[in-house]
Amino acid sequence: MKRSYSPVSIIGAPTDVGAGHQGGRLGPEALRIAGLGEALQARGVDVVDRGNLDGPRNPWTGPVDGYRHIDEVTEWNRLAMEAVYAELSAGRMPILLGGDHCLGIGSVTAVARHCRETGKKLRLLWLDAHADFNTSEVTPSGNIHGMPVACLCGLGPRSLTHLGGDAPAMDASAVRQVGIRSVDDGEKKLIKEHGLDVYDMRYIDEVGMKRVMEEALAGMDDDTHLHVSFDVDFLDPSVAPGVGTTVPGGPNYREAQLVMEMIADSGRMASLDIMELNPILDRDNMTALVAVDLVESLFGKSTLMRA
Ligand code: 5AB
Ligand code: MN
Ligand code: MN
Ligand code: MN
Repeated sequence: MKRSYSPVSIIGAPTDVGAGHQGGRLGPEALRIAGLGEALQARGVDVVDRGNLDGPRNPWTGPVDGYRHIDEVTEWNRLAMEAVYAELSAGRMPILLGGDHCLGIGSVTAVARHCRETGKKLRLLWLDAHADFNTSEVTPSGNIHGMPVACLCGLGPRSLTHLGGDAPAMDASAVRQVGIRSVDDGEKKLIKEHGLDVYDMRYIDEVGMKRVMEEALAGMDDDTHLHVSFDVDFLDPSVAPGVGTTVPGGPNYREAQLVMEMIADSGRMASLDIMELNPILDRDNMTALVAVDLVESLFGKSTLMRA
């Protein structure tokens, strides 16, 4: 099926303030070098690269009251939110290049605001090895990249849960998580309490990726805005070694391709994050190249013409 896509704006957010390793701040450049913009252009997509956001440097200090670098994380997310919101308001599809996954707070907060203003229903698809549903009370690390989904659903420091104004960005019922295989003990309880819809690796193994994606994408219609937040550690480390938090037993290349193809077929993706790529830990930029390849599938690349 040949689809036309809205024009895309690439936004770089070169920071690792929310992560436990440094190096994620080089992610946007590695994705550019892997040819992200050119690959989309080759698919007929109108692409503009807005360059990089310019936020505070990583102070690399320890946790205070359960959070590392909360001021810097807040500022980066404010910048990300404004940049993503501006693109959505201009009718463009933002692709935010992390950077670490704390940036999902700013990105999805902007999307939620856009949805409220345009009467769209938000669906958040979180592709990740981790649930990112920690709070300061239960986090084992203080790293805020382990907390963005909780913050978006209203659990966390006010500066992040209320980044977009007077209410949290969204309800947990709009979240679907796929690929999950590392959840901390306290985080498990929170996920249960809040009824998060988690398709973990066990379920993927039991029923197969096709059915998982059918379920995760079910219930969307013409009025749904699908935001895909792609943490590159979603992928099995054999395919994607260039991340700070590898967890074995993830989706292989074929399963990941199917995920992206099924998202493309839904026709609902209207914004995207590519997060957590760490070129310092990569080999020959292979993880960035895999990410670009998967993004091509997200934009409709397929082997054959399909009905
Ligand atoms: B990522 C861990 N749960 O909170 C924590 O990569 C890891 O954005 C978080 O998914 C990983 O520190 C965050 C142990
Ligand atoms: Mn993540
Ligand atoms: Mn992760
Ligand atoms: Mn990570």
